[in-house]
Amino acid sequence: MAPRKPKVVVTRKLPDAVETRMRELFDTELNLDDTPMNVETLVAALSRADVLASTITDRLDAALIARAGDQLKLIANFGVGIDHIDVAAAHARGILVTNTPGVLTEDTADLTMGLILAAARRLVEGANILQAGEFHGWTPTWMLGRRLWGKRLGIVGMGRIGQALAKRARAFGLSIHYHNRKPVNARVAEELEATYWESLDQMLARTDVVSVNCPHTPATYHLLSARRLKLMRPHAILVNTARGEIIDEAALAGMLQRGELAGAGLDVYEHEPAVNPKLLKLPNVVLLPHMSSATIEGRIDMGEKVIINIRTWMDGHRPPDRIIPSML
Ligand code: 8YV
Repeated sequence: MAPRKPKVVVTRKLPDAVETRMRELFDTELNLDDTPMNVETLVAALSRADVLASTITDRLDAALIARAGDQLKLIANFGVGIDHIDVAAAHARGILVTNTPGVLTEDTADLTMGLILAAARRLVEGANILQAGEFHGWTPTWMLGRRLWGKRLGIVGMGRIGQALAKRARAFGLSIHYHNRKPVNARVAEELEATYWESLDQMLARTDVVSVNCPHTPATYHLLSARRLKLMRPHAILVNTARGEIIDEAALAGMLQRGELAGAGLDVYEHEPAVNPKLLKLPNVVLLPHMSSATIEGRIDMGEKVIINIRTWMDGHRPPDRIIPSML
């Protein structure tokens, strides 16, 4: 007898191709108008779904997971970051959690490189000036940015995205420095000619561009604290495409405002979707609305990963992208 199709509740609108395939394979409930779920609608979803296909906008904390029905067996997250899910609480209730690693690496690295270029060379500022009709002709000393070629890039978190960024950055003449829990394997380090810093403090004080590429966990919350941000060189640029919570955003905004740091490129915010109002007024920052993995291809690949994770679980196998609390 064919196994019963699991009830899958999808919390946000996904690409049509992904939704259609999910309807073919599972008893899938879609969110056609894409309204983000509030606590009550999430609790209701958790009490009828066998599988919740969640996203970053669903705050699945321990209190919420405690209210899930016993039928809920899998949270298949559409996205790689799982800091919005209490994985330990889910596991304690026998609920598996999966994510979508690998498929958004290259897109996120591209956009990180874009932010580095945009912040160092004042791309958004220049474009805005032109669009406002304020370009009155070339001058030798106007719109001067900072050269990237020959500078040092410090990568905080040398996982898949950090390494993909390093490859791009080398083509722009940046030398690679990184801070990570442990050094990357010797072959990768050699290929990237990368310098490992056990001490984040030391790396921050010696690099010209710093990029945050680590996950947000209790250990990385405010890793770039007010104290550490002050270690950065005044001409340096800070870029973040990971999670806002890793940087003390208020401290960063104050430093940028006072000219204690040259610039920043941010795609993520500590209290998303809110952005520190000070940042919005500064000319030396490039601000994007959490779009570093937003490509059509990437979103479809993420959906495929969600489907594979649900399908393997449904077939009685271990989903390939299972997160276990000890990994965090
Ligand atoms: C995704 C992200 O767009 O995958 C992640 O962790 O931060 C984003 O790039 C988002 O999470 C989709 O749920």
